[in-house]
Amino acid sequence: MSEDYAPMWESLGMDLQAHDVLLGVLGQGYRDIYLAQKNRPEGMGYFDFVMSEVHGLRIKELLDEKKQNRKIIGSYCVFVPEEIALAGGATLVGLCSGADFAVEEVEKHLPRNTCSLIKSSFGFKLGRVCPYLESADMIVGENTCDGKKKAYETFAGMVDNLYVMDLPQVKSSQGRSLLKAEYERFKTAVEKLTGNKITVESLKEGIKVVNAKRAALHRLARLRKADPAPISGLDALLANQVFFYDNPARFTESVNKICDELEVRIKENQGVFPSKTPRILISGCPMAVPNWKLPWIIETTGAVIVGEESCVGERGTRNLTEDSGKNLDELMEAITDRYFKVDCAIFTPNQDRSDHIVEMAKAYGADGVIHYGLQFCQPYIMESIPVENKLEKIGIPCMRIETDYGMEDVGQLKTRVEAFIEQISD
Ligand code: BJ8
Repeated sequence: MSEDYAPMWESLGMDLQAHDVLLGVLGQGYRDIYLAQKNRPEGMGYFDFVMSEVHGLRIKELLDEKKQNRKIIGSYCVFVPEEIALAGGATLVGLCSGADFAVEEVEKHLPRNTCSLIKSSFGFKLGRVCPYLESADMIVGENTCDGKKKAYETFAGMVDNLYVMDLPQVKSSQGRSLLKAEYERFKTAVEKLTGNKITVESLKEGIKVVNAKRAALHRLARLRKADPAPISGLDALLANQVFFYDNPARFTESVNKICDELEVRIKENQGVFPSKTPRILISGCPMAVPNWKLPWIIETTGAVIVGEESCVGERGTRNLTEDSGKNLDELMEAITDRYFKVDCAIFTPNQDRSDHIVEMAKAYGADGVIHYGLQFCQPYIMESIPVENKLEKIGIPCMRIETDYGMEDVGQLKTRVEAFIEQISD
C-alpha cells in the first residue's frame, strides 16, 4: 500500500495489530494465487491495484464521500438493490467475507456447525478488521437462509445500525408482493438515512449505472465462451468480487477495457491456457474475497473455469433492470421484477436454478460442473443432489464438493479434482 493508512483505520476503531495479520495473509495469498498466474490480460493490472488498496485507497474514497455527506450502506446479499441506494445518494458496498477470523470468539456466539460465510462476517466484526463494515452508516441483513436470519438476531446486538430486509421464499404472487413491499420500505429507509428524496430521474440514473456494471460483466462472460479461454476463471472471479466494492463507473470502464483486450486475444487465437483445456463450470455458494481456494485448485490442476453460477457471478448479475418506467411505481416494479428472478437456493421450489446451470454449462462449453457447497449450508448442499442428477442425465459430469474456508483439505480436494478432470478429459 502506497500510503500510511493506520490513522484512518484507527479512526474507524479497528484493531490495527489483528488487521495487519489479516492484510499479511491476504497479500501473501494474492501473490501466490493471482500474481503467480501466467498470460494474464494486461487490464488485470487494475484489479491487482484495487486489491493492493482494498482496505486503503477505496476506504479513503468512501470516507471522503462521507465527508461530502454521502452515506455508505453495507450489504451481505445480492437481493439488496444498489439502484435504490444510488438513487438516494448512498454508496452500496458488499460486506461478505471469505476468510476465517477470530474463530474462537465467533463460536461463543454461533454454533460450530454454521457455514464459513456467516462465521466470517461475525469474525470480521468481532475482530474489528473490516473497514467497510466500520465505515457503513447502515448495514442491511436479509432473511434468506435460516443461518443468516438467526445470525442477524445476534448481530443486531453487535452493531447499532442493522436494518433487516424480509425476503420471500416462494416465487408466488404473494412472494412478489412481499419483495415489492420490502423494496418500498428500503427506499423509505434510504431516504431517511440520506435525507434525499428519490425521484424518477435519480432512480433511472441508479438503474443506468448498475445496468452498465452488469452489462460489462455480461460482455466478459460472453468472451469466456471462446476456446482457448482468453482469461482465467480466477481473474474473472476477481472481477466479479470487485463488483461489490469498487466505484461503479470506474469498475465498468475497467472491465470493458479488459474485454477490448480479450477480443483481440480471441481474434489472434491466444488463450490463457492451451486450446482444449478441460472446461469447468462452478456452481453453488458465493465466493467472497479472499475465498479463492477451489478455483485455484482447479486451475492449477489442468482445467479452466469458464463460468460461475453463483451470486458472485452470473446468478447475481445476469439480468438487467428495465428502465423505461415513467413514474416511481413503474420503476420500482421493474426493480422488483429484476430481483425476483434471482434463483437463490433459499427459494422453494427452485427449478429455475437447475435450468440455468444446464443452460450455462451448454453456453460456455463446459466439459463438467463442479458444485461448490459450503459445509453446513443446507440450501445449496440440498440442491446439489438434484442438480447433479439432472446434469448426469443429460451427459454432463458433475462433482459435488463440500468445503469450508480452512486449508486443511487442500490435498484431498486436489486429488478429487484431478480425478474429475481426468474423467472429463476422456
Ligand atoms: S441471494 S446465495 S447472496 S442469500 S452459504 S449464508 S445460503 S448457509 S449466501 Fe446468498 Fe443472497 Fe442467496 Fe445469493 Fe446461508 Fe448457505 Fe451460508 Fe449463504
